[in-house]
Order: sequence, then structure tokens, then C-alpha cells
Amino acid sequence: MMLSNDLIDAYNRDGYLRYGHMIAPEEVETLREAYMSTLAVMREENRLHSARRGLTMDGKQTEVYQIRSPHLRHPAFERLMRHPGLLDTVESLIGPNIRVVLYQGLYKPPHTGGIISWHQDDFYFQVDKEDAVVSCWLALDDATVDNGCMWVVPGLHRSMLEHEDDREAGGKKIVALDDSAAVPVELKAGQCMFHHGLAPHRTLPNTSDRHRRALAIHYMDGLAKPLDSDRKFDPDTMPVVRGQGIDW
Ligand SMILES: O=C(O)CCC(=O)C(=O)O
Repeated sequence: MMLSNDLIDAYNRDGYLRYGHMIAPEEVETLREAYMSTLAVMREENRLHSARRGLTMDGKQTEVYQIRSPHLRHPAFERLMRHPGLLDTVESLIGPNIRVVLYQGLYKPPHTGGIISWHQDDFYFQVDKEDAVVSCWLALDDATVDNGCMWVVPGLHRSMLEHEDDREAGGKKIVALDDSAAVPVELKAGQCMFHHGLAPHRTLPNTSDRHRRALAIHYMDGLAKPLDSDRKFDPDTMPVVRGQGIDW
């Protein structure tokens, strides 16, 4: 179902939208099974390496595992990426031509799940059109402050901020951000939130004894192109899922 004007206005004002339930409990269960079996296969293939580093309070290495392009690994992930209700919501936010620019699972294990620092997705995906990137972050476990839910700073999605190497955790982070107004976006399993490509967001460690399994699908306007002309195009990992798309 397309979003109401009130919800679109809220997204435009805040840079994010806490959506509520996108998928049914049976589909959550199917996705959890696909997630765990994919992680097990990646471990067997010796391809499971933490995407971030750090130490827990008791000195253990922290871990954040990324499943890149999960739709190429299991049909349940493909189904989610093309879920008609999800695409209706994305269409309400960025228009009728929709391409996936990156699809990833991000797993924070109990107790050792690490940090992903403040960043803007447009740092990676910036394209030649405004308001053309939106990310859907879907929880497969209840996402709470103690297991590493998403945090956002409402209303700070107007400009690109400077990023630098995050020497502690790895990856990139925003150099200077006033996060005094930051809010956690807690979700139940099967619920999702959407954030604008310029919305600063982060996730904190998983200090709980529960998994924190999430899927992030980053969509862009299919008629836009990356500003970075070196950005590689790959039709398998970046499919058009509704309307038209131009390749680059
Ligand atoms: O799942 C996480 O911990 C972080 C995800 C994220 O930063 C993103 O989807 O852009």
C-alpha cells in the first residue's frame, strides 16, 4: 500500500520513518532460517569475517557479520527485496523506478556484536538526483537498545557531512555530529524502518543474550546514476525491481 501524505511528510521532516510490520511471522521464520544457513555456509567457505572490530567490556573481540547480496543466496531474501508492500512504500518515497543499490544482512551475535558508527548511506551511494536513495532496515529479531537497534538524529538529512576512517571500529564515520537529539528506533521482529540516504544513523553493540539479525535493502531511483563515475555497476547485485532503470 502506498504511504499516506502524513507519513511521507513525517519522512521528509525527520529523514526516517518507523514503519511497523512489513512481513508476517511465518516469513520472519523463513528468513531467520535462510539467514542462519547462509551464515553457516559462509563460515564453511571461510568467508565469514567481521566487518568491524572492537572489544567488549570483558575484553573479547566484537563481531559484525555482513551477508552481501543475500538475494543471490536464498529465494526468501529475493522475495523480500521484491515484496510489493515494501516496494509501494519505497515508491512513495523515491518514485516509481526502483533499483537495489546494495542489499545486505548485518548480524550482531549475542554479547559480542559490535558498533557501526554514525554515517550517511549517501557517503557510499550518492547519486545525481536529490532524495533518490532510501534504505529499508528490517528486523528479524526484536531490535532494542541492548541488542543494537538503529539510532537516528531526526531532521539532519539535508546535507552530506564529512566522513573519515573509523580507526577504532573500521569502516567510515562522520567527523563531527551533534548527536544530543539522537533517538533509538526499536522494532519488533518483522517490522522495519526507512531512512533517507542523507540521514545520519548508527547501531550500538549487542550486549544482550539475543541475536540481532537485520536486513538492510538500499534502494535508489532507477533513473539516477552515482556521482562517483568509478562506482562499478553489476546487474545481479543491483537489479531494477520496479519500473525502469538506466545502467552505467
Ligand atoms: O545493521 C546495522 O547494524 C547497521 C546498518 C546500517 O548502517 C545501514 O543499513 O546503513
